[in-house]
Amino acid sequence: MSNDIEVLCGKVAQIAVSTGEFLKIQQAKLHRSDIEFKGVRNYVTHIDKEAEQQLVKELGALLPEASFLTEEGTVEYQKERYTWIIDPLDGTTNYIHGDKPFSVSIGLKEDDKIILGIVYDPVAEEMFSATGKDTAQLNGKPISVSNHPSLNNGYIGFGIPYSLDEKGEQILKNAFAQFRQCSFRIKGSAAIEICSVAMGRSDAYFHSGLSPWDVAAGSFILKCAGGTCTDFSGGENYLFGKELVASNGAIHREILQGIITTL
Ligand code: 2AM
Ligand code: CA
Ligand code: CA
Ligand code: CA
Repeated sequence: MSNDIEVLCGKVAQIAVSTGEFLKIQQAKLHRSDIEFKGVRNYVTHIDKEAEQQLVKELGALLPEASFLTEEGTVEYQKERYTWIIDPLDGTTNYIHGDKPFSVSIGLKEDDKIILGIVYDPVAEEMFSATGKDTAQLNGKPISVSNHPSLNNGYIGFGIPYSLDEKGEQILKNAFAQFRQCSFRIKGSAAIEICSVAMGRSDAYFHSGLSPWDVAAGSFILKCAGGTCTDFSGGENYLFGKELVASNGAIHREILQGIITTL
């Protein structure tokens, strides 16, 4: 696989572009009646599902032995050596409001490790990709994290979970209380937010309640760009653990200390 991973990455990027084009065209035609609810503030449309089915078909043809772990569950997950971890439309809330950004997120896992990540923003036409250490790219050019050294004047993204449990609420309270010297942003696409840290546009991002398809590709791209990704305790359980702190590395400890201060 290692010799072919670059070639595979190029093909996956092409697939992401065609799914992104589909999303962009469909957004203009979207009606209120297309919107379904998974829960309060938690939307889905038939476009999420169609985009996912398109990805499953095309990625399945690239690597027939791979399984799929997808947000909309249009294909059943089976444990295999290779798994595509897919969010066909990351940023659905932006999408249904005619807003941006939104993205296509595709990670490839081999056993327990991600080996390829693609996040494509079709409106900005930004393709983030990585296949290993020091290979992170934006539109084919190398990227790396910011060198911002402290929370002072930090530019920090975050998200608000659809269902806010006590711990999630405490995290947000802690962040606002502790990080007064930062500028905060909510952009609404977790995958793009993590890649924004990877390319140095922002210094950090945190969110509780995220799922593997939100995090798989972006966290891999971030690490390949020199950044740090952990759960709220500083551990490795961010893919399935529903807790993510992504940063340029330099301010990671300060963020963790701020978030967990009164947990
Ligand atoms: P989605 O658009 O694919 O649902 C918004 O907060 C960002 O976080 C979006 O990228 C959204 O993905 C993602 N997200 C995933 N799980 C979430 C949750 N439980 N609550 C809020 N946002 C979630
Ligand atoms: Ca969703
Ligand atoms: Ca998502
Ligand atoms: Ca989604």
